[in-house]
Amino acid sequence: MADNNEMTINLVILGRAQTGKSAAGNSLLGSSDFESRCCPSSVTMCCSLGHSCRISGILRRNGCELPLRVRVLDTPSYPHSALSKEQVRNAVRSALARSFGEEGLHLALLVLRADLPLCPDESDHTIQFIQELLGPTWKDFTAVVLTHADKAEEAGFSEELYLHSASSTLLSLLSSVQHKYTFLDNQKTIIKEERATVLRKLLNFIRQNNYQVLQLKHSIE
Ligand SMILES: Nc1nc2c(ncn2[C@@H]2O[C@H](COP(=O)(O)OP(=O)(O)OP(=O)(O)O)[C@@H](O)[C@H]2O)c(=O)[nH]1
Ligand SMILES: [Mg+2]
Repeated sequence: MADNNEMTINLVILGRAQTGKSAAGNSLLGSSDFESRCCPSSVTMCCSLGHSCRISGILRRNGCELPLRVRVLDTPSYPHSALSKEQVRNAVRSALARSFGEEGLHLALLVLRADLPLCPDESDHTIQFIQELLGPTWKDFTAVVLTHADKAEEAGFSEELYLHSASSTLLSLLSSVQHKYTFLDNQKTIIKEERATVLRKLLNFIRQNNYQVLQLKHSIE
């Protein structure tokens, strides 16, 4: 994962339709690799690995700056407006093995909208789906990304107030992933510093997990 010249992190983005998954992928890469738009049906139809980006100013080792390489796999939603659960699951499984099979996965990002309540049924389905994909240690390798943070902020929610008002379903999910979550305003991450802040958080989650990687060949059998 880390050589003398740089460190690489491998991320996959998962979640329900139109939550801002592809936009989050673009935010993390600082690119527009993934098609992202408002639509009354699911936009992303297949998995795609964005062009990996190299970002400086995030990591230091022995007093020297170490560039961070970020690799992001965008995926079709589950549930999907045109694909069955099996189709999405098989597509994501094979893309994970193809993209990160050798190095392993550092973190799955479960994208939820900060401006919508998380209800028990949808949470259960999503968790079950992630569990099927990542296996029994999914909690160690999953972080929640709350997109549309701009809308929550516009509605007057500070982070503290937001967590105070959030559904018990969301709070229980955050607790089960050891509070690995971050808010994300996908419109703001064109600002380099905003993007660096989010990447630093993700890197901390990976550090908390002792830089372990999920070996996908094993978990998908
Ligand atoms: N205001 C706001 N809009 C957002 C944010 N993130 C995404 N959007 C908008 O939400 C819509 C859907 O975004 P996508 O990135 O296509 O969402 P997706 O989850 O990849 O959608 P599917 O591929 O259809 O599942 C687009 O119009 C985005 O501009 C955000 O943080 N704030
Ligand atoms: Mg998409």
